[in-house]
Amino acid sequence: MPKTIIISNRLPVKINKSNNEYQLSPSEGGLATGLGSIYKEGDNVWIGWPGFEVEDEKDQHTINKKLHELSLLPVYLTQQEISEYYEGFSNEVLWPVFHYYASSYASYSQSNWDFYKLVNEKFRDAVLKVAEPGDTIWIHDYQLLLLPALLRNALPDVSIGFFLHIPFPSHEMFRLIPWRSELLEGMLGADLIGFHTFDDVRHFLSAVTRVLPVTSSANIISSNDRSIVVESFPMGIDEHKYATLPKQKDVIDQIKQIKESFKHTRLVLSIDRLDYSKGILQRLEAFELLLKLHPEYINKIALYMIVVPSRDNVPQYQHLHDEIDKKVGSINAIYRTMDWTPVHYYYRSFPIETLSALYYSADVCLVTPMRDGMNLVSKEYVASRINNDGVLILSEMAGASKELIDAIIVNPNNIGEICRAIIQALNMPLAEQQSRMQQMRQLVSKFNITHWVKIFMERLKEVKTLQRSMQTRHVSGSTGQSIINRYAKTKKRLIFLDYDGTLVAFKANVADASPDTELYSLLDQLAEDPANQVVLISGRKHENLSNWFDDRNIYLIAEHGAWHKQQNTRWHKIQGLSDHWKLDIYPIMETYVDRTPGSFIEEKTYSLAWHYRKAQKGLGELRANELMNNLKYQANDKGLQLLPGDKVLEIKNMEINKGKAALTLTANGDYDFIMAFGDDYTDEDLFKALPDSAITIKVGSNISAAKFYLRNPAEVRRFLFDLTESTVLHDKSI
Ligand code: GDG
Repeated sequence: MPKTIIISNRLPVKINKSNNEYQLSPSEGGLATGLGSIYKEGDNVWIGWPGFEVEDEKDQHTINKKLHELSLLPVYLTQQEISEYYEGFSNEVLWPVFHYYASSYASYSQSNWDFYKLVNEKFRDAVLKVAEPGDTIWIHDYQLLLLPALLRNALPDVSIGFFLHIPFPSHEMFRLIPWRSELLEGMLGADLIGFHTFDDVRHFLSAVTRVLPVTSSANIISSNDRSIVVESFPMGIDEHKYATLPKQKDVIDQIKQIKESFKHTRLVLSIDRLDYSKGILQRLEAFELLLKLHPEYINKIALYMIVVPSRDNVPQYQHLHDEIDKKVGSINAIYRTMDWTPVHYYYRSFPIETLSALYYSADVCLVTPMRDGMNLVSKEYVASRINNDGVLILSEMAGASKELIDAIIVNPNNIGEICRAIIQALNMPLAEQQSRMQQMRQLVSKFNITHWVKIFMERLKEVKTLQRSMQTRHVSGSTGQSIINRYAKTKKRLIFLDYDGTLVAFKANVADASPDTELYSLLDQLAEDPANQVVLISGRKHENLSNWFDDRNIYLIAEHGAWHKQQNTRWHKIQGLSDHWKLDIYPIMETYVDRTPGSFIEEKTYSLAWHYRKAQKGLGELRANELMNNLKYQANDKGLQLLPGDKVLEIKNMEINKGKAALTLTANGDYDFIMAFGDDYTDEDLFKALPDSAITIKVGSNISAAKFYLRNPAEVRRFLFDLTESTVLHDKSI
C-alpha cells in the first residue's frame, strides 16, 4: 500500500525530560494540525529531528518507541551537525539571504556547507529506510533544499513535493550564495515546488533559468527530461480553532482579566519570534514617534508586545534582544505615568489560550515584518475577530499582504507611515472595521490549512499523472518498437523533418547550426532507401537550405512553405503573394534592434524575423512581447501572421504555413507511412494538417497536437538511425 511521508527539519512534537522520564507532547503548530489528517493514517509517517541532542542509545531507543506511537520517526543529529547544518548554514546563510539580509548577516563557511550536505544525506538515509516506489513524499523548508534530488536519485519514480516556508529572494540576492547551483539542483529533484506567493515563484523561475541549463515554459521547468511544476500555495491556518477558542471558558476568563487591566486603554498587539526580519525595533520606533507627535494618546494606548525567544545563542540575536530591551526601557522611562505603561513587553512564549484572549481583546494588531514568507500571526488575529471588529496593520513585505488586502498595508521601513496607520486604525469607524474584517475572515476561513494541504496534494497527483502521460507518449520502449515495426513493413514513406531544434540543437549564432557529418550520413541513409521520400521542412531561407542540402536526395521546403524544390530542379516560389507589407513593418522592427543590443532582423522572401537569442536575458522576452503587441493590429489588417518561436519573433504572409506546404505533397502520392518531426509553433500546423494515420512527433515537452514526444535532437537522430537499421534487419530476415 503506497504511503505518504512528511519530512521537515523539526518533528511536530515537544519532548521534555523530568525525573529521567521522557514526556512527549504533540506541537500545536498549524502545519502539524494541517498535516495531522495525513501522517497519522495507516503506514504514513513524519520524519524529522526531535529538537535536541540525544547521545545515549538507550535514550534514543526509548524516544523512538514513544515517537513511533505518534507516527513520528526521528533523525538524530550530533551537536556539531546541529551547529553547522542548522545554526550555521541554514540560519547564517539561507535565512539571511532569503530574507534580503545577505550583506549584514550572511557568512559563507565551507565547513557549514559540508555539514548541510551531510545532514541532508542523513535525512535521505532515514527516508530510504521506509520509502518505497509509489510513495508520496512531501519535504518542507529551507533546511532540506538538497533532499528532493538526493531522494530522486535513489527512487526515480517516487512523487516528491517540496514547499518553502520562507520567501524565495530575487535572483540578484540568490546568486550571491557560493553553492547556488547545487541548491537549485537539489530543489529540482521535486515534481512540484510550492511557495507562499507568486513573487516567490517568479524569483525562483528566474534564478533557476539563469543559473542552470534548464528551460521553462510558463511555470513548468524541464530538467533532465522531467517536467517540474512551480506554483504558489498560500498557507492557511487552523481557522476553526482560532474562531472557537474565544468561546472557551478559560479563554473567556482571560479576556475578562485583560479587559479589566486595560479598561481605559486601547490595545495594540504585536507577536513575533525574535528575529531581525520581523521589524521589531522599527515597530517600537513607530510607536515612540506616535507618542512624541501625538501626546493626546498618552494614557490612552498601550503596545502589548510578545517576543518569543529564538536562536538566542547566536550573537546577532542576542544583540537584537539587547536592543529591543533598551528601546522598550527607554520608551517606558520617558512616557510612563503613575498608572500607565506604554509598552508591555514579554520575552517568552505563552499558551495558545492566552494568545487567543489577546487576539480577541486587541483593538489593533500590528504586523510589520521587513520580510516574511507568509506570517501566520496576521491570519490568526483575523480568525479570532469573531465580532468582525478590530483593525489589522500589515507589512507589504509579508506574504499574507497579498491575500489580506483589506488590512491597512504599510511599508515597514516607513516609520511615519506605520505611525499614521496606527492613528487611522484607532479612529476607524466600526462599520469600516466590520466590512474590512468580514472580507478577511471569509478568506482566512476558506483558505485554511486543510484546504492548503488538500490542494497541494491534489496538484502533486496531477503533476505525476501529467509526467506519466508524457512518458507513455514518449517514443521509446514498446511505443518506439511499434512505430519501427510499421516503418519496416511499409513501402512508400513520406518523412517530414524540421531542422532547427529538431535535427540540431539551438546555437547562439544562427549560422553556427550547420549540419555535421553524423547528420549528413543519417539523412543519406534515410534517403537512400527507395521507399522513402525525405522532406526537410524549415523556416530557414531557401539559399541557406540550398547551401547545405542541394546535392542530396532530399525534397526541400524553405521559409515555412514559401519555397520548395526537388533534387536537381530549381526552387519554386509560391505564387500570388505580395511582400509590400515589409515596407511598413521593417522600420518598426528596426526600432527594436536599435533599442535591444544583441538583436537583429533576418529578412526572407515573405517574412521578417526578429532574433533576440544574444540579447540580455529577460530584456529580449520583454521587447518581443512589446513588439508583438505593437504589430498585432497591423498584422490582422495586412493578412500577416505573428509567430513567436525560440528567441525569435517572426511575421509572415498568412497564406504560407508548413501544413499547407505538406498537403501538396501528401495529396500527390499514395503514401502508406507518413511521419513528421518538429519542435516549435510553426510545426503545429504541419501536425494538424497531416492525415490521422500519420505519426507526428513533437521534440521537447511543450503541449502539442503531435501524438508522440522525443526529448531533444539527439533522441531524434537515434530514433531515425533505429528506423534505417530496422529495414536492413527486416530485409535480411526475409
Ligand atoms: C515561518 C515563516 C511563515 C508565536 N508566539 C507564540 C506562538 N506563536 C505562534 C504564532 C504563529 C507562529 O508562532 C509564528 O508563525 P509565523 O508565520 O508568524 O512565523 P515563523 O515562525 O517565522 O514561520 C513564516 C511560516 O513559516 C509558515 O509557513 O508564515 O513567514 O517565517 O502560529 O501563533 N504560539 C504559542 N505561544 C506563543 O507565545 N503557543
